[in-house]
Amino acid sequence: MRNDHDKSKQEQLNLYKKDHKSNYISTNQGVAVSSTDDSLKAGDRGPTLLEDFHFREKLTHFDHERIPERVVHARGFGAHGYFQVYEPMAELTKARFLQNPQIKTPVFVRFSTVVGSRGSADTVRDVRGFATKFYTEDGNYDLVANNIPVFFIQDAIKFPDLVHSIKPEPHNEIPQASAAHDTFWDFVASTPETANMIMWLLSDRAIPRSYRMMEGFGVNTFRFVNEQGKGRFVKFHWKPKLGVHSLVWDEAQKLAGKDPDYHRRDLWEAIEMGQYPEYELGVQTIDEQDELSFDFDILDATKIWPEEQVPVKIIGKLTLNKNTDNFFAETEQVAFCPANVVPGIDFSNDPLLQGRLFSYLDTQLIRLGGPNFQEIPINRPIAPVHNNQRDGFHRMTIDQGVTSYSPNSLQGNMPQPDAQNGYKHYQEKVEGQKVRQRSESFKDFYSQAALFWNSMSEIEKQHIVEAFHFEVGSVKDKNVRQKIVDMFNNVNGQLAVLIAEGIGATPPANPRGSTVSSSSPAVSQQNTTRLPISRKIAILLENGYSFNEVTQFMEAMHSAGLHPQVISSSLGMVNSVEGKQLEVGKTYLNASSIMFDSVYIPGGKENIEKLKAQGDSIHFINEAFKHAKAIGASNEGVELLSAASIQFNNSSSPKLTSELGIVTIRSSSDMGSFSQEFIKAVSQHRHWGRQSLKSMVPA
Ligand code: HDE
Repeated sequence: MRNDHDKSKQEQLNLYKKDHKSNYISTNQGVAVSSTDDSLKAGDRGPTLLEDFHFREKLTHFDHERIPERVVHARGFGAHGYFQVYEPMAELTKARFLQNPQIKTPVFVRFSTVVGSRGSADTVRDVRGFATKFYTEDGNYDLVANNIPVFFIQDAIKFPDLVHSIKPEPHNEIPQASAAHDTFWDFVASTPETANMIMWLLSDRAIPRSYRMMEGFGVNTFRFVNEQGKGRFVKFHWKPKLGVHSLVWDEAQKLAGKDPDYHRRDLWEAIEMGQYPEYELGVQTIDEQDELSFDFDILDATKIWPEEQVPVKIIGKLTLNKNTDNFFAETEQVAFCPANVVPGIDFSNDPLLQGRLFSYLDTQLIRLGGPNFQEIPINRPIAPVHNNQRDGFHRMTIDQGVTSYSPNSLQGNMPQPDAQNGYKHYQEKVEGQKVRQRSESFKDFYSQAALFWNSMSEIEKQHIVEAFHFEVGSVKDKNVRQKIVDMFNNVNGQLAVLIAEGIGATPPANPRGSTVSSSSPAVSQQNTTRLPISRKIAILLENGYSFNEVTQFMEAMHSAGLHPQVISSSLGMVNSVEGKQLEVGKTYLNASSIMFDSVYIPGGKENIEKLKAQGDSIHFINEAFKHAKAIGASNEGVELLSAASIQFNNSSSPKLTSELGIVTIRSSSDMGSFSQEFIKAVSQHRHWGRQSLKSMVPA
C-alpha cells in the first residue's frame, strides 16, 4: 500500500471514510441485498434456512463487534486538532515539529478516566488521562499524560498491584469507578510512596469541571536532545487557556447519574460551537549537571519539580477543532505509547517510565488483536513507513517484491537504515550492580505531600478533608482506616486529626507532620486563570416574564461567548408580559442546576408568582447557591431569591448589587451593567465566601 505521507492526517482519514447514506445495502462481498428485515425461511411461518448468507454474515459480524476495553483508561473521549510551536526550540531539542511556528502538526487527543469501565460515568473522582498523538513529519510522537503531575508508585512493577487494588473488588465487582473501598485504601496504607498522589487525588483536581479546564502532565522525566547532542531532563505540561476548574463533590456524584456523559458532551459541544479548546505546551528542563542538586530525585514520578524552583517555559499551543466521525474507529482504536518518540525526544531512567515503555505496546497486541494495529487509520503516521515486518492478523499493506530481510542484494538492500537521520538513542553512561532495590533518594514520601497541603487555599483544604471522609469513610475495615490516619500524620498533624474526626478513628496521640513549611502557589487552583467564555447559564422562566430583560441579558451573554438556555416547567413556547415568546430549551425533568455554571431569574410579576409556587425552581436556585455558583436576578426576580431563603444583599434600592456571586438589580434601565457584573461573577467560577460554606479548616 502506498504511504500517504504527502497528505495531512485528515486527508488520510478521508480515504477510509464511507457515507452509507447514499448507497444500497450490500453484503461484505459487495452483493446487493434485497431485504434486511426478514430472514430466509421455509414458508413464512417456517424455520430459518442456513443458506441465508446475508443473515449469517450480519449476525456473525454483530457477535464480534466488541473488542477488549483498555485495562485502565477504558472510558475516554477523543478529538482532532493541531499543534503549533511559538518559536524554534533548537536550543533544547532537534524535534522537527518543535522548530517551525508556521507548521500545524495534526494531533489526536484522547481524554479518559482511569478506573471505570467503558460505560462508567465521566464525573467520578479519578485521575484523568490526557493522551496526545502528534502526527509529525518524523513519525508519530505520543505524549501520554495525566491531569495530575505525580503518580501513585515509583516503580512500574507495582502497577498491577495498584490497579488490582483500585478496580472493583474481585469477588463482587463493586464499586464501579471508585477508589472508595477497602482494597485500595489497604494498598495505600501499606504503600507510603502513594502519599503525595493521594493528596492530589482527593483534591479538586480529580473532579474537573471540563476536559477543557484541566492541566496535563507528562509525569515522567523525559530527555530533550538538541542537534549538538546535548541532553537535558524535561517534564511536559499542558496549560488550559480557560484555567483549571473543578466540580464540587456533590455535583460530581449527581452528574454521574443525571448526565454520565457530562465531560464528553461538554467537549463535543464546545468543538461543534467553534469554541475550540486550547492548551499551551510548557516544558521544565534541568541540565544534566544539576541532576542531583534537588532535595528530591528528579527521576521519581511521585514528585513534582515545583514550578517556583524550575519554571515552566511555554513553547506552543494545541487547538482541538474537530470532533470524530466515528467513536470506535478513532477514539476506541487509537493506540498510544510513551515509547513513540521522534528524534530530539528521549527517555530517562525513571523506573516508572521504563516499565511504561514496555507495557503499552504489549497491551495493544491483545486489545487490537495483533501486531498490525498501527495500520488502523487513526494510528497511521503521516511519515512514510518502510521495513521488513510482515504478515500477522489483519495485515492491510500489500508489500511488493521478494525480499523481507535485511541486508539483501536482490532489491538493492532496500529499505535500509538511515545512519544520518535515523533515531539515535542518547548515549547516557550507565553502570551499576544488578539489584532489585529502591534508591535511597526515592524514600522521602511525605515532604511533597506536605508541600501540596501547604499550598492549598482554605476551601481546597476543606474539600480534601471531606474527600478523605468520603473515601476512607467507605472502608469497612477499621484497622485500615486507622492506618490511613497514622500515615497522613506524617504529612500534617492537623490533617490527620481532621481525617480521624470524620471516620471514627483515633486521632494521632502526637500530631506531628512533615517539617516542610514551604508551598508551591502554582499547584493551587485558587491562582488559576478565570474566564467567563463558554460558561452555561440557566434562565428560569414561566409565562409572564419580562421579554425586555431576558433578551437584553441573552444578547449580552451571547456577545461575551456564554451560553444561556431557557428552563421552564414544560417544553414549547413561554409568553412574556410584552406578548412576545421564547422557546424553552429544557424542563426541570431533563435539566438541573448541576449542568449549568450559573442561574438567572428575570422579572415579571406573574412569572415570579408561578416560580415561587414551584419546588423545582426553588431547589434549582438553592442547589446552585450551595455549589457556590453565580446567581443573577432582576426586578421581581429578586423576590424569588428571598423565597428560596438565599442570603444576599437584599436592599430595596434599584441599584445594582453584587456580593459573593449574587448579582441583583431592581430596575430594567441598566440591564447592560447588570449583565456585565453577572459575567464577572460567572468568570469567578465559584464564590466560596458564602455563609453556609464557611470552612471547617482553621486558616
Ligand atoms: Fe498508563 N497505561 N501506565 N499511565 N496510561 C495505559 O495502555 C501503564 C501511567 C496513561 O487514551 C495502558 O493503551 C504502566 C502514568 C494514559 O488510550 C497500559 C504504568 C501516566 C493512558 C498502561 C502507567 C499514564 C494509559 C492501558 C506505570 C501519566 C490512556 C491501555 C506504572 C503520565 C491512553 C493502553 C489512551 C493507558 C500502562 C502509568 C497515562 C496498560 C505500566 C504515570 C493517559 O499499557
